[in-house]
Amino acid sequence: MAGLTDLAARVDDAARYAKAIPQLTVGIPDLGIDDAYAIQALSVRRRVDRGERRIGVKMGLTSRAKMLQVGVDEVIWGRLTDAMLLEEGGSLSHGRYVHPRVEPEVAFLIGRPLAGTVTALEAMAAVAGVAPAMEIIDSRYEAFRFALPDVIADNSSSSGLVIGSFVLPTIDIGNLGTVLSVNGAVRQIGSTAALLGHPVRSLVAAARMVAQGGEQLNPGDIVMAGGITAAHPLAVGEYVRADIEGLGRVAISVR
Ligand code: 0L1
Ligand code: MG
Repeated sequence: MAGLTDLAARVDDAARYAKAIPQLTVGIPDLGIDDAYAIQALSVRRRVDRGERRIGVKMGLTSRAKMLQVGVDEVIWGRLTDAMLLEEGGSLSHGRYVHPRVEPEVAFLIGRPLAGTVTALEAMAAVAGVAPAMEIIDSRYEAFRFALPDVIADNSSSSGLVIGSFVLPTIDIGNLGTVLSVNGAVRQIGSTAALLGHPVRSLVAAARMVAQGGEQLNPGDIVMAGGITAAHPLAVGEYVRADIEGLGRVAISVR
């Protein structure tokens, strides 16, 4: 089997140059979850070595629908860097991605260090703000097809994020109606309850999983809680907007 460093270079180059690659598990059918996270960490280290800054984490496969789609019953996580940030109300260049999709999310802003096994109450106490957000996911694998170790190694498909205005976490975010519209037409509707029953459960999982990876959530970090609806494949010319009840809206255009 190719070394983990070589595999990390493979997924990092695919993301950097927007060139799809075959799934790693095609050549390495027994690629394990721990090795997949090691590949992810090494690929993000390459980004940091190029000058990118870690700004938080994303949680993935946080809805029952997505877990069923991939055939797993555990969430996954990935690392976010400042190069993934997109201006709210701005635009993204489709050509920078392989086959980008967008999904509405809730973003947490961390106010106090958080790691390990925590209760929902402890997790919320560490939150300084919540915001409406959208994640741009982009699998670097051909045809957006992968097994679980593939997607973990590929930084859990993270590639972009658009964050709206943070508000104090004083409202109950457990069941907020969410609409994803494209060029003014509603494409997806859902509720924040799709995130493991309550988005805070995603944050609890984030605290546990980053600690397993030897890291912690730091003040100023962003945690993307996961897709509230199915992801929408992006096309040039689209104006995509997510509205989350009580939190506000966030939008981006595709050029
Ligand atoms: O953010 C997500 O839930 C996506 C995780 C990876 C699976 C995918 O790319 O659809
Ligand atoms: Mg997501």
